[in-house]
This record gives sequence, structure tokens and C-alpha cells, in this order.
Amino acid sequence: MTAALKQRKLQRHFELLDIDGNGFIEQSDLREFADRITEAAGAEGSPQSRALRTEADRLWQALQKTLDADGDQRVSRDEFISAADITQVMNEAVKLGKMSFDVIDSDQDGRISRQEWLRMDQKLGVAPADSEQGFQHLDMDGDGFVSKAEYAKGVEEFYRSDDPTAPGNWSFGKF
Ligand SMILES: [Ca+2]
Ligand SMILES: [Ca+2]
Ligand SMILES: [Ca+2]
Repeated sequence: MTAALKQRKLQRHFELLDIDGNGFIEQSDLREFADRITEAAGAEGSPQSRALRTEADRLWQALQKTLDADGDQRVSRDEFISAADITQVMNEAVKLGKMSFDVIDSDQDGRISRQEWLRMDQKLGVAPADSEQGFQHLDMDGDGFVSKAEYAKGVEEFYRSDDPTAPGNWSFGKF
């Protein structure tokens, strides 16, 4: 991935994860992230939502271990953007992204409808127009739903693709 593309993705990712917008990613941000997805889907107390919370804690541990250079229990924007090797963080983030699917899919029909998608993004603070565009990018075959395969491909692309036009770059809103 080019340095510029990686920076852009990391900036986007930082903004998504710093839920309270205080300029640091903390464990509370990641828990809030998982909780908001759960709330959007009305899935409080479900096994899927508990698994999502556990994975959010795992991502936090990976972030802290790899990126919290000064050990103050929070990851600053600089620590996040300038990280040289974020393989482990990426791996956990991909897992978190994929596990989110099972929670977002609130009617459990194995695919994310436009309504399910927009509700999640609204909770995460993504602007409706950006959310709509994101849905259209991720619905790669245009059948009106984001399938599990489309979502998994999108999340993988966001974290790993070198292609600045990859649909998956839109997995988390405007790109
Ligand atoms: Ca924060
Ligand atoms: Ca569904
Ligand atoms: Ca589709």
C-alpha cells in the first residue's frame, strides 16, 4: 500500500474508533463502538453482541501493546498514524469488522439490508449521504443487500488493498 493511501485509511479509521472525539483511542471508545453497533441492531444481550464486545477488548489490547508507545493507556492520533507495523492490529480489526456483521444483521437473514446499514452508520456518526454511498459501494453485485461475502471482502479491502478505488475502502463511510 502506498504511504499516502495507508495514511488516508488510518486517518479514517482513527476517526471512526475515537468515538468520543477526544483525540485518543481508549478502551472505552472501543467498548462504545461495539455497544453502538449492538444498540443500532437492538441486539443487547445476544451472544453475537457479547462476542463483539470481547473482540473489541482484544483489538484494544493489540492497539495498546503495539501502538501505545508512551504507555498512558491511550493511543494518540500520532501514535496511530505513524505506527510502522500494524499487522496484529489489522488482524484484530478485520475480525472485529467481520463479527460486526452478525450483530448488524438484526433480522438474522444472513445479509445486511439498506435499513440495517443506515441504522448502524447513524449510531456511529456517519453522515446519511456518506452512509448511502458506502452501502452502494459494498453491495458489489447490486442486489440491494450487503451479503456476508461482500462485507468480508469490503473489510479486507479496507485494511489490506492497495487499490484506491476498491469498493471496500467505503466500508466505514466516506472515503
Ligand atoms: Ca477517545
Ligand atoms: Ca438482515
Ligand atoms: Ca449484494
